[in-house]
Amino acid sequence: MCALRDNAGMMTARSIRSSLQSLLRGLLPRVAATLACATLLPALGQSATSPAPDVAKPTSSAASKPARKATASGGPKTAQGATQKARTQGERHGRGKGGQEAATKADRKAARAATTSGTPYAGREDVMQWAAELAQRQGMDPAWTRRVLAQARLQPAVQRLIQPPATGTRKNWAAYRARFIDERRISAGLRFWDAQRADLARAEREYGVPAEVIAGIIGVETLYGQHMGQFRVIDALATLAFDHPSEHPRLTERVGFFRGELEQFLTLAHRSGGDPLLPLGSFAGAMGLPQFMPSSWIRWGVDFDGDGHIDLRRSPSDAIGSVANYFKVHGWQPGLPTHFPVAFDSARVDMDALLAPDILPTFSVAKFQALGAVIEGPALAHAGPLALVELQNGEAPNSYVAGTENFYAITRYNQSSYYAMAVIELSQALREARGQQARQAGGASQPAPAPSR
Ligand SMILES: [Ca+2]
Repeated sequence: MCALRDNAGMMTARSIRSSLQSLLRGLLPRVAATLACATLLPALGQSATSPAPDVAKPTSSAASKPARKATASGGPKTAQGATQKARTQGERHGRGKGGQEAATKADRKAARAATTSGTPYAGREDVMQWAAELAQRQGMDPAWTRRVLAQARLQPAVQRLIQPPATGTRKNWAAYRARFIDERRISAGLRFWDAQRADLARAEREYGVPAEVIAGIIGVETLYGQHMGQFRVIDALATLAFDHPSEHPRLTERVGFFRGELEQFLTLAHRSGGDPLLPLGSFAGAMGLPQFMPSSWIRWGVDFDGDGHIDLRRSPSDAIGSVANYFKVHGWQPGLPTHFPVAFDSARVDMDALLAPDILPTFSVAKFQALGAVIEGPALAHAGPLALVELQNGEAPNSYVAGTENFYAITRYNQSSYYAMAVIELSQALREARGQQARQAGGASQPAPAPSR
């Protein structure tokens, strides 16, 4: 996900500073799971105002996740054990001054572990030149930008993970779904919801985004903070800014995007006095519970717990408020369903026409029906536009839903209909499981029937 807020200029220097300090201080590494990183990627493209990486291609990266996961598992495993240990230490030390000191040690340890490989950019003349230009543009000390970028490292794993999926393979919604809608994630989601119920309810009230959708996003992105990424953000961004795989058809756009993210990251680190070599994130440079890009953190991050810092790594409250804010900014409409069931009238269906706009809601109910889509019940009363969303199931027949503007809003977080559907189904599973829990609790707490006399 990414977030760029138009009113970023309204942020005070202090809030930017404190935000960055939180960002730099707060990012502890997590055990591998580039799985979540892959989830993030498509969002880069869409949510940023700048032209994005083609992760923006709907549905493409989503169905490729199993492959990406397999690739990622070959990544820098050496970081994992240390990362896990460091995280545990940091958490054990808790909050407060002592906790911060411990966390910093943990951050340094994990950052060291994450950089056991990769060629430093110190010897790259073009990167050093860019560092000098950045310093000039942003009024920073060129010695600092060069010193920092000299310590960034090219990560071949990042180059592998950013590659678009192989073409020609049919995607598989059922397989994708199975990776995100399972007992482990639902249980973790219920625990998260229970622990954060006040903030989730407040976010729902203030932003109009249902608690289960917020919980669904954080669950799919990072399994509630368990998989927040294992790459140093500076390495990921530098690799994609200066050594992006060149075969990509939109290379210039993508390089521009990642250079912009790197510039924001370094500019704010410079202002805050934080160490840009410490934060860890996904292979695309996304960070924290909701996997925000640096620009997103600044533009759409919310200090929802009111402690003066935006900390998306350690504060579930800030993560919840920020996700809700992101959705509100990107067009979430309170009370609008995400999608409706759809069937087809085989005698007159025009699938080419129905699928032409892809996931962008375009058709009125009347037009949708005229093209051979069959909807019923509440869908017939839907006032807004619809999109025909196609989900491939490998060799099995495709699945289809009629997506509304709220379905589309979820794809602003990650431009994949598979991703959006996974978030929706996890959300529904959480809502249902929570309802079931409440009913059971209600039943258990019923007063025992009075003994008959
Ligand atoms: Ca906060």
